[in-house]
Amino acid sequence: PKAIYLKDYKVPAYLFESTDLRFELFEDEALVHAELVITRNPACTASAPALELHGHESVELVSLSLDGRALTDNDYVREGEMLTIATPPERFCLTSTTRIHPESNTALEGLYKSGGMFCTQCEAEGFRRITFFPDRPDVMSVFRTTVEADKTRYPELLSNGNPVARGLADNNRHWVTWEDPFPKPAYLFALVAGDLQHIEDRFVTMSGRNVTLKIFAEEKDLDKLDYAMTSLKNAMKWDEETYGREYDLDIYMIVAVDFFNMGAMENKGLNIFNTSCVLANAATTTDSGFQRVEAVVAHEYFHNWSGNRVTCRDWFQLSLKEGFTVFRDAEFSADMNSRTVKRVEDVSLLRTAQFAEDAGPMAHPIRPESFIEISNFYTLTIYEKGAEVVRMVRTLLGEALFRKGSDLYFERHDGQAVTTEDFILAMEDASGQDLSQFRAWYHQAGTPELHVSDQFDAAAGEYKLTVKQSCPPSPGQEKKSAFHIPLAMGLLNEKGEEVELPNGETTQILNVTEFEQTFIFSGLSTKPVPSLLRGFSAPVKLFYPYQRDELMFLMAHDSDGFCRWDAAQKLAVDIMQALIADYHPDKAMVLDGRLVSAFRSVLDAEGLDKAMVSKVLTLPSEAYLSELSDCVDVDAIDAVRKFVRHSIAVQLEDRLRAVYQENDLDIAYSPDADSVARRSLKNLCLSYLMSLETEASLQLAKAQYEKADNMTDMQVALVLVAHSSFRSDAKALLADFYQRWSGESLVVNLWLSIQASDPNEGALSRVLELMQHPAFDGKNPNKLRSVISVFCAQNSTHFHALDGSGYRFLADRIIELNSQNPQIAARMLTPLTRWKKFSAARQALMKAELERIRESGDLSKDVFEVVSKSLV
Ligand code: B3K
Ligand code: ZN
Repeated sequence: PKAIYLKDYKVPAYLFESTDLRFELFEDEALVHAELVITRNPACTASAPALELHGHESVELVSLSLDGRALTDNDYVREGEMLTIATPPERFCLTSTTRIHPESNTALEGLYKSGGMFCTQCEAEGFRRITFFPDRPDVMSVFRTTVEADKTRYPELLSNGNPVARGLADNNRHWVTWEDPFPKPAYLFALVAGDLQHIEDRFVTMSGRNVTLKIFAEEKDLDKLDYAMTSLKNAMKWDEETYGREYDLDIYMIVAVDFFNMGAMENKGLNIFNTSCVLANAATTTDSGFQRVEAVVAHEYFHNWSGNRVTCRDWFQLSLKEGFTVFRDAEFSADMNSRTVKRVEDVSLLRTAQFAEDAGPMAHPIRPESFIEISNFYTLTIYEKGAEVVRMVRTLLGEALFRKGSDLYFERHDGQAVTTEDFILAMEDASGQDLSQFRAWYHQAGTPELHVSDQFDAAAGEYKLTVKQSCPPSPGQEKKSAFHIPLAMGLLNEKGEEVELPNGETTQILNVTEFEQTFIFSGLSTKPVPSLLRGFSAPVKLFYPYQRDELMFLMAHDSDGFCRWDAAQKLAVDIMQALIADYHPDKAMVLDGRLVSAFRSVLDAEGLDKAMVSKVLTLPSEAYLSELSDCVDVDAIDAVRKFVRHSIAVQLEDRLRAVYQENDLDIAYSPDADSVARRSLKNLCLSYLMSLETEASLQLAKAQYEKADNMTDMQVALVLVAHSSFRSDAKALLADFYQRWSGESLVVNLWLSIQASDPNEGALSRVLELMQHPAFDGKNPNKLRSVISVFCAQNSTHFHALDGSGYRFLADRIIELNSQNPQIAARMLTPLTRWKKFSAARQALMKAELERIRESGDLSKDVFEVVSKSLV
């Protein structure tokens, strides 16, 4: 496999005025008839250029004709994924018929079957598995699609745009024709045929247009669609109010499917969703599940402007739509729920998983220079770091100019396929600001580090902050230029009050642009405590030598909610890192009492936001502690976390029990922010109490399980019992849970994950057994993730077992999945790619498995790219 480079980009030689498709769907094949009206692109300077169409090897070309004349093998060349016609006319009509096999498509790209229904996934390069077409995002065309299938099996026939005609055909078949007036790239094409039910609502846009909203699912899931509908309407309203963006078609449809590689897809007017991101009701869905539905429904809806109306020129620009849209959905969720909590959650994800990616062998800038397989670049870097970069633009410009910039961007580029450079230019033009140096965020990979030191001159009343920036090397980038980093900060005096800063406010943005820079604050009588990186104003690692007492001081006084949480995290990290460094299985550990007293004051404080209390009291995850380690000591991290949790529970037992009781209210379930906060605090208390492994806490958890009227409370109770040393209770509860929920696929996924993450002895053999259970389906990505990915990511002592069994298990799965579903195989490989972070013994074992995969023969591009880059 060869790499594709951004520098090789060429404008398309031909434009596609219209694309008329007719699908005949059968049980053992599908026929696709395409009629394409094609003209020379005046922007292409080549004389008499060839016409190039993509077509996957699995597509059988049945017939091809140009302006009605049948073409033979001599008229075109089919090589690899490309079909080339040497010198077509200036304007012509190309018709083709292809035969494909959705029924045996296990890659879940292109047209495939999910359960009993047909559906599509075309982003990024799935359309070439359907028919011959320029499968690149800068070729946009107006699509007209007819879908024909058996009327009984597939009563619902959907595609993009508006339905314009329908009719009956022979042999109990029927057809529907759809027209999408908005030119779009092939990756936004969608088709669904199935036996579906739906709920319906409507939305009146700001200019008074009526939009019909439909959400489709299998009949058994009709009772789980209301929350998605509410979220959709909220998102539509929010985008009008916040960005002035209105919906443009008469109908907006969402379809839930069981077999899906990702979360969801923003196809024009016809979103296709993984059931896990759209179905929700109290009985079957946890609080975080509800929040995921709200966020993903909004995300896909927001793509209608940031992605569909204005799309990407090429796939190197992916973050243009993904970073911006993640930023938009994060702000939406912040407005719908608790802003600080949303920020804390996003930053936690970024700091653990994205920072790890940025430090690993697959590290890439948010606008990469090259790739082998684009599917491997749907990453936390493109999405989450991309969103942070957009957030920094807003921080630098301020809200009003940022909005002006986004208006200009949408106006200027409506209907175009553009680049991240176009986005930045619009922001510059609208604001008059110079973002030249800021552009480094787009082309430099790696997480910048800020080392901050300070100095106080009591006589002069002057406080100096010195900021040094650096960025570790990443693949292909040894040396980095200085980034433009907006560093939001404040200063607290000895009483814990905010000091007024030179800008007349208590928070100021320092523009860090040099490798070393000093900022001076005058008029201070005592040395202040700095509050740094407020709101996490830049995706960097910030180092400042805080004393533990200073962190407790910030926890109590910082006016920035994010920084209060961060101070608590830093305190816990500092204490835990010291214990990890000093860890020996035979050596007793001692917990710094300050962590307990800090936690006690948070539990005791009146009037604190419960969601924040539970975030503050949540210990840094294993994954975060690992990310922070140069060499991950799996066993030490595990032992230290258990010890700290247990010590806190011992010392705060009474308070934890009291807070549990106070928040264990007998009121009907609601997924609103306050109720979610209450449940999360209550359940956090329960988890501390369960770490005591007393009969009393077991009874408390079991009682919660029995009386729960919602999946949040039930699932937490089950996890705690299932992962405890009360093995017979664990077994009984798991059996009960399965018996109650075996008909609910998404709940069964929870049941699978709970077992795959059970840290008790024998984890791997339990996982192997689970894979034989009738509830497991090795072709369904959600099941694979629930068992295999969960085991590798959340059961680290077993995955990293020193006999290499965990690594071997994963490599075996990758080798199996490589041909079945390359995207999923490559994604699941991630834990092995991090081998350089571990001890020599583990490194050797992990590397050997990567090599075994490499030698296993006939690797997909997806797996090949990840394995080969990891072994460099
Ligand atoms: N744009 C899709 C991603 C599809 C990727 C397929 N390999 C989902 C989203 O970001 O909204
Ligand atoms: Zn997206």
